[in-house]
Amino acid sequence: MIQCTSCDRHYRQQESTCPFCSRPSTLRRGMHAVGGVVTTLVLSACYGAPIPDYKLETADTNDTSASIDADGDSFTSDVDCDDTDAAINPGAEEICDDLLDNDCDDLVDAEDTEDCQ
Ligand SMILES: [Ca+2]
Ligand SMILES: [Ca+2]
Ligand SMILES: [Ca+2]
Ligand SMILES: [Ca+2]
Repeated sequence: MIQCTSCDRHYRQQESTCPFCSRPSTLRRGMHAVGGVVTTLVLSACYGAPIPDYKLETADTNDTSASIDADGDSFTSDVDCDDTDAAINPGAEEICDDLLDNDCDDLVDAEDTEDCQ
């Protein structure tokens, strides 16, 4: 038996409201309040955490899309020093009189003493 906080009469614990004054039982209301807090925590756990994870996944996708081979010379843009010219890539031969770094070693023409004497 529980005591109604409104009319001070006793009634069975199974009743959700006082049968004498229809006031919701304190026990049920207390449990409902706790349930509300738990629901809020679960919701924040479910909908709070995955948002940063989703942003991380998006960032990873952007990193992957940056490594594309735009000029089709089989060298992706992260290693291809000119991804708009298929003749220029780390596997190309240095051409000694075109003012370009053809083999992507940061040495242009005569500076590239390995290939241009
Ligand atoms: Ca390329
Ligand atoms: Ca290239
Ligand atoms: Ca060159
Ligand atoms: Ca070079």
